[in-house]
Amino acid sequence: MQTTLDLFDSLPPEPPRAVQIGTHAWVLKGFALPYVEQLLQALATIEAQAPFRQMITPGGFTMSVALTNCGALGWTTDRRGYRYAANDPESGQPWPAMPAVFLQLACAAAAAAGFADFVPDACLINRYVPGARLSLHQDKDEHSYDHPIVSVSLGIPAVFLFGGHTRSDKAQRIGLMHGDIVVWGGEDRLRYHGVLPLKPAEHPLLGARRINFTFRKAG
Ligand code: MD3
Ligand code: FE
Repeated sequence: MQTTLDLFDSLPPEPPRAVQIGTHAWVLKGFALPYVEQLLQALATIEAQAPFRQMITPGGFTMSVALTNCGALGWTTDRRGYRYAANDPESGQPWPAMPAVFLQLACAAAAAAGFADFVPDACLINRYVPGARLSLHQDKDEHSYDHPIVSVSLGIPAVFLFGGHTRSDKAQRIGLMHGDIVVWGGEDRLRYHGVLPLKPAEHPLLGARRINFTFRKAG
């Protein structure tokens, strides 16, 4: 007998679509799907040079999210603060170069959301396991806020919190799935945002993991 669930499993994948969540903020559903194999292949090379690690916040807490970086600048945190740096603090070596496919995808997604000529110099790569979260914050460590930010989600789903310009503003909850991209810029660039604790789940390619690539022009 074919159940409703079996039928659902056999539906074709949804075509990509753009969902506007702010004046200059868009979710591009499924936009990264054609790039997944290349992204994961490049990630394996990056990880071999600069492994994921859980960093310490200035307040002394260990982040539940593990991170690494590629590109000219990498985001780091320790007891002394948050900053971008050219070298991996673990190895002292420059962060791995940004793979061409990363640049291509980030630039294409930014263009699809109305931001021409986006050339990121930093890609922060976050890895979540079930229970990991990112509390509400603003991205303020970049040199200029004039450039958009592009965020690519792979693996198990997450609920993204998209807040306002003050911490207490009510946040929208936005489900992000494997292959979804979010692009923010303009007046939405400094909105508070975060990620709710991930629910236990398994993804066929990534297991019980979520990977997020965040592309920025930081320098
Ligand atoms: C909303 N990471 O690393 S970027 C981060 O899913 C971070 O790991 C998210 O927030 C994650 O700082 C995805 C989401 C993001 C970035 C910039 C924004 C959301 C934003 C700027 C304005 C509003
Ligand atoms: Fe952020």
